[in-house]
Amino acid sequence: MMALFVSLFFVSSVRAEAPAPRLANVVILATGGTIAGTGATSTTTVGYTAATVGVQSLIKAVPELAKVANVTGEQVFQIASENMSNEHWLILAKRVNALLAQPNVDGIVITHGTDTLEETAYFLDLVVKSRKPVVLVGAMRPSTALSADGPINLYNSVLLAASPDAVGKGVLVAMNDQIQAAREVTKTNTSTLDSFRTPELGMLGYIQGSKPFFYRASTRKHTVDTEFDVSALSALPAVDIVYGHANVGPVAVDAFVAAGDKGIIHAGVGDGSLASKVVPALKSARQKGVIIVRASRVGQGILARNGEANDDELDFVVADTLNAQKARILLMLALTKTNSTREIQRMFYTY
Ligand code: DAS
Repeated sequence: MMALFVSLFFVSSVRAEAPAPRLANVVILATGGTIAGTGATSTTTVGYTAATVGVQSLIKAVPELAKVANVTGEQVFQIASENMSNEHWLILAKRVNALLAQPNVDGIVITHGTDTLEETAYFLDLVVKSRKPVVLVGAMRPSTALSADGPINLYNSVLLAASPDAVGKGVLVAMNDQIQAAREVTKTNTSTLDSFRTPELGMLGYIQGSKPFFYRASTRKHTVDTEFDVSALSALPAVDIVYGHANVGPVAVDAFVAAGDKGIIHAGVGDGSLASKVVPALKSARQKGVIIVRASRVGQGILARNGEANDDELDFVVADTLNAQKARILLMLALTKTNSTREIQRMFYTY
């Protein structure tokens, strides 16, 4: 009996000394968007003003953040994300890498407009040089709206960025209680709360009851495993997207070449089909050294090499499963390393 009492006393005294685990230190980098937006009334869910609420107000509006992490905030930009530029991306990436190199920073949340959120997420997925969590978050309703989704999205993003389970998973997007991978997530609806989806390849998991639950991981290389480094870059090569449609002609291709583009993404109809009226312009662009990537406007599926066009003969690259806007990002970064179409095609099958 005595032995049991002593052992119970010992256990309780040891347990009493065990310090509570320290909360993770998470930095919120605010860039603007609807999550920082305000409308004229509580029922204004369209026609509001994006990028008006500062990062400290966003943090103050969710006192529950303090239960899941030690949070600090920085206002990096205050813009609607349709205005996000290559220059913004380079500033953001360098700030993220500088913060994550600090031992006292455990994770980062980036609040962002939803219009180009998937693009910023993929750009960072390719250039962040840390395994620490980086989570992008936005909102489909402004902060002033009834049932605004921003506060719960922000809370979920911070607890995800604070979670050891999110380490090494690549850049993540947390919206609508779901965890998505930067490479495949896309905005699928102009206004509904469930707009961010990974239609065929699937989201990574859920956030429920203040906990993240992962069910899959990306198979493509990201963050510390990529060959891209933007630390010394002050600009990115010019790459634009030609949108395919019935009756398309060569005007857009010719205009991008005349503007000095180093690469063109052709978002073709179907499996990246090239209208016969566009092919001469693409061939001429290639002969001038412009890299041509065949993508699809469809959004899902593999873009087959040598399927709808003889890529070997044309010396074109195919986008694999990247949509056009993400193919543009990978091609820009690829062009900071090489002009070899063989090397660039390898990159499209790697990232
Ligand atoms: N204009 C949109 C943007 O900033 C607002 C939003 O949905 O976040 O992306």
